[in-house]
Amino acid sequence: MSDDLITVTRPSLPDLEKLQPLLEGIWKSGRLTNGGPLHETLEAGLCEYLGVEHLSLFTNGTIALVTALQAMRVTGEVITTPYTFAATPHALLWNKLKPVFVDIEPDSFNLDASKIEAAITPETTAILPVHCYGTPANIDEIQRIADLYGLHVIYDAAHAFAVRYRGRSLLEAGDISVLSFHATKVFNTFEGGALILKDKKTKQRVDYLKNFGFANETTVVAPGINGKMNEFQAALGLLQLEKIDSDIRARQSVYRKYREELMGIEGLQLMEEPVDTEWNYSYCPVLVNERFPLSRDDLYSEFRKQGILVRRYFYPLVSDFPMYFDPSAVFENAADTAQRILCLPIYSDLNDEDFGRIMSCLREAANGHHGASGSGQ
Ligand code: T4K
Repeated sequence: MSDDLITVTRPSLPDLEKLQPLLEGIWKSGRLTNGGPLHETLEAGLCEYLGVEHLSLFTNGTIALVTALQAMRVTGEVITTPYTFAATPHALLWNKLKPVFVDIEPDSFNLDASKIEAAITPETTAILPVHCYGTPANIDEIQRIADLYGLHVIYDAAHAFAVRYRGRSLLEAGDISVLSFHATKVFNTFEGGALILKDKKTKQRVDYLKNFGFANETTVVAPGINGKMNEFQAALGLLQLEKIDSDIRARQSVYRKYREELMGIEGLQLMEEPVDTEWNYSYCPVLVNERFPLSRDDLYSEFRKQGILVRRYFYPLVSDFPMYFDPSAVFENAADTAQRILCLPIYSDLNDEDFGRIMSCLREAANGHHGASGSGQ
């Protein structure tokens, strides 16, 4: 990737010198995967860091999500959000479940809990909300509804690594939370993910499921998958964990710089930091509204012309993908947000020079000095 390009995120990488001895250890032991020593150390380290009791590592977040649904024996229909990444509803289809989409709240971009009950049918067995951009979903109301109707709650917490809400880990909410450690995430193992589980028994079941269902050498208890995290990924995770707090602090400072700068620009609305929350600043979502001289797509094109690869997370809505599309379904807030959202670059080592380039592109667009035409992807 060219040095001149500014991407929406840039992975925080561990110190190569620190990686070397860990790799030598792997080479020496010959233990490459399937519950190796680094895997076990990372599970324990993450439990401690995140303040949770039971965690199972995965090769990526999507397989973790597929396995979470299988572990809870979810059947029939699942209520979820149309404003998310493809992996959320795809995990339902992989389990032969039907996604039932419910609109989002316009400010939090999360599932609107007040609309969930109307979508429940006799086939509904679970709710799959997303903590979008790491902002806590309405966990109290969602749990109240789940308890009332006897539903499972599985949180897609792919964006919510390390987020704490009202003094506790957000990952404790619901029956299971799903994390992603993809390269684009706050905490990455190149590819990776994890499930946060309520008890030892569920962790045991999940550990079987991610290893083809093997309970021991000869007993297979379920049609599990290969979801195991390998030792190389675990080594990366252990090193990331050492610097995760400073990475999040650096992201916070970038976010706050954006906040200061954007206050002076009419027509751009940066997402408010959520209340009672220790946030992770995983994304920098901005709504482009009518008072801005350019449409969202023209602003997007303008950025790209200048080598700044902003992204439209999440556009199009997953409910508009051909495998989910229902012409009679309308998700007003989600549709409106998908048309106006733009995620600006945010990562821990975003330097002043690049930040300056991003802001001057925005200011020029705001002042009408631009040459954008049409809308690109
Ligand atoms: N649930 C939710 C709500 C999610 O958002 C996601 C993933 C999942 C579940 C599934 O978790 P995983 O199975 O992925 O663990 C990205 C990521 O691939 C995806 O992990 C993420 N959400 C989604 C929101 O964003 P793309 O297709 O936009 O990513 P990509 O590869 O185009 O990368 C975006 C930019 O990041 C690039 O322009 C440059 C930069 N980048 C990317 C990579 C891969 C780098 O600088 N280095 C890299 O190695 O989906």
